[in-house]
Amino acid sequence: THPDLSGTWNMVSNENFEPYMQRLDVDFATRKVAKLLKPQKVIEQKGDSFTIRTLSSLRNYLVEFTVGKEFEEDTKGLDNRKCMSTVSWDNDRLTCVQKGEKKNRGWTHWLEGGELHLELCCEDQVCKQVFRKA
Ligand code: ECB
Repeated sequence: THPDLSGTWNMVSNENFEPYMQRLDVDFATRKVAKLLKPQKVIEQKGDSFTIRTLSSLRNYLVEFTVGKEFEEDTKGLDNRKCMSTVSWDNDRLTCVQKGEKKNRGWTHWLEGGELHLELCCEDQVCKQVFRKA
C-alpha cells in the first residue's frame, strides 16, 4: 500500500527554484515574481488516480493522471511545453518522468515527518520544495 498524499499543503521552503526556471527558459521578469510565491498544493488521490493543483496568486496549474499511464502534459502557464509524462510509484515516492525537449525532466513527491516533499528537476538543476498540511 502506498502513502496517501491527499490534502491541502502550504509551501514552507523552495530551494533552487530560480535556476530550475532558468533551465525551462522562463523569462527574467516572470522568474523574479514567481520566486516570491508560496504556492499551495491541493492533491486528490483515489487509488491510482490523481488530481494535483498548484495554486498561487500569479497562476494555477492542474494536472490529472493515472499511475502507470502515459499522458500528454501541456505545461500551460509554466514553460508552455508539451511532454509525454508518466507517473509511477518508486517504493514510497511518486515519480513523474516528463519526456520532451528538456533532458532529465521530472519530479518526485514523498512524505517525510508529516510534510510533503517535492523535487523538480530539469537537466542539471534540482529544485527542492517542502509543504506543510494547511
Ligand atoms: C503554478 C504556481 C507557480 C507559478 C509560477 C509561474 C511561472 C513560472 C514558470 C515556470 C516554472 C516551472 C514550474 C513552476 C513550479 C511549480 C508548478 C508546478 C510544478 C509541477 O509540475 O508540480 C507537479 C508536482 O506537484 C504537479 O504538476
